[in-house]
Amino acid sequence: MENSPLQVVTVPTAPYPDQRPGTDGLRKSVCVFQSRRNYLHNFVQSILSSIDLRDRQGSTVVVGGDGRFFNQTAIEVIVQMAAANGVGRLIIGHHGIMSTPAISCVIRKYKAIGGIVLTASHNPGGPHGDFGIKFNTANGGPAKEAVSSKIFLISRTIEEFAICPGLKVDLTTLGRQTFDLENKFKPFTVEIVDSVESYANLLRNIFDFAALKELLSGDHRIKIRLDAMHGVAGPYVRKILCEELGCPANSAINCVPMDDFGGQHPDPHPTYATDLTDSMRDGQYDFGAAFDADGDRNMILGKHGFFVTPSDSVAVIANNIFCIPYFQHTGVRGFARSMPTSAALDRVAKATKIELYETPTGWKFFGNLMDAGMLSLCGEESFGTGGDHIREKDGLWAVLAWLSILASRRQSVEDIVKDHWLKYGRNYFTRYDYEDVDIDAACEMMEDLEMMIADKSFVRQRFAVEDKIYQVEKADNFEYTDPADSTISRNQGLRIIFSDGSRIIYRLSGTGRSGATVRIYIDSYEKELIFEDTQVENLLFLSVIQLLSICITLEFAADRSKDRQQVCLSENTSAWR
Ligand code: G16
Repeated sequence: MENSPLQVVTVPTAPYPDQRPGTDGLRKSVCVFQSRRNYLHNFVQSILSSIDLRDRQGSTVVVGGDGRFFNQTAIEVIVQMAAANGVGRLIIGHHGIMSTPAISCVIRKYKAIGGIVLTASHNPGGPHGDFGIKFNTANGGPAKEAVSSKIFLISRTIEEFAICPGLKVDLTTLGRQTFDLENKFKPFTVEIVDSVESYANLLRNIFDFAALKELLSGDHRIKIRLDAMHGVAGPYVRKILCEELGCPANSAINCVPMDDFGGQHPDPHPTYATDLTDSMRDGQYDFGAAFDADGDRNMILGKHGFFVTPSDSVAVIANNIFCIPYFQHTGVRGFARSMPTSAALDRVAKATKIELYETPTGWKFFGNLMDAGMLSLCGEESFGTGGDHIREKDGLWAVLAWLSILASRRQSVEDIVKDHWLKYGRNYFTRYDYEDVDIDAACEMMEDLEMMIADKSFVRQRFAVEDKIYQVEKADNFEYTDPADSTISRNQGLRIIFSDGSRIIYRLSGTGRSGATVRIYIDSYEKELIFEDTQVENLLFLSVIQLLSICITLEFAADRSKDRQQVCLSENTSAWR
């Protein structure tokens, strides 16, 4: 305990107009946080003020981040402000680092009222990269829209913040530190915890570690390669996969967290996880996976780099769900996917007669269904997969889920996926991103497009592309009524659904750091598949290309300004399948 009580002061400030949390918190370039006076302080005060004083006083809050540049500075400020705002106890990851799934786990374990998560996910880090901050609530998941709106409203009118400038915390030493404050609140405590152990313990109760150990280090072991991309997943991968499940040390690469992620884009995506894709190509590894900076996203690869799309990944896990002991005990309450995610999961849900929920993009929607006991497994096209053990997507969980399937089926990743396609047909999926588009132009394009598809004559319209004809069956702006609490979320993306189930979706991203990002998603279903002939395979993929030409036609039709069209189609266009 400090000898003289630490002073709490109130500092005047002025609001910023742009602190609206997006799909998953506030994300901006580091220089915005560094150069704008009190930019971080304003947002932290807005988070703290959004919590009713009666709930906040003496409460426990968890804090951690993916270790990116500015993480440490932000934690020092958060500690000083949490103390000054009446929080009783902060639980912080060792060195201020905790993966997003581990934060969710720790919030639930300690029954905290929430957590402050410092990450910009898969965006680049370092002084010229991005930083992000978000609030998770007591269920361990991202705040619901109502809470985020409240935070935003407060940020628009904020006039002052409270801080305890003399409070300095040691993030390097595990254990409890107590501080006496010059306010009416009780002593303030900080606990620096080893989140790796808490998280590992959670996974031990979900998976059969003995079976996984046999798969990874027994006589007939498979060889795996995991890439933490210098994000926060590294220490968890080393502890669980190497130390505990017996993988050789060279199975895990890029496992030392760095504040600039080694200058790389910490995105588990075929375009960016090239260390992994290169090392998988020659066939020496049977299974590969990569994680993003905060460890919640995952990419799954088979031998020779066979890529499993995130939409297929969740469908395959659903189809093999009882390979995971946790679900043998809990049963399966429901499956869910975000609206733009391919409908592969729907086919498993239909066959197994398990309820399927289609939610807007954003993990918070899944969390609400899980809290209501309606959902067990979910996934998103954006490389997120998870179960109801926590309220965030969970990269390492997804890897252990896949390894459990391999341990049980003793087939290759590719054979498992191809068997799946033979049984259910295949959803070909692709996404195109148009980044850094002028915001007004992007909004106008969406409005034009919405007007066009809302016209009654649009439904039943037929688009001929070579010899294939697509007829529009339904077109709308996706609106979601939460089955758990009837909350309505409007404007969640434009859907054009064709009579064969294929879909084109237009949506504005909620995670871009500047300008607008227009996303176009294409989901095309083929029932009959022939694998022997790769040319036939490529021909089947043509259906996606055909849909793309429809959507470019639509884009031209929707766009009255030639300049705007050029902006949308030329800048930073990227696609994957
Ligand atoms: C966040 C959300 C995901 C969402 C993704 C992309 O992930 O948690 O639910 O799918 O953003 O959102 P958008 O399409 O709006 O950019 P993360 O991993 O970036 O935190």
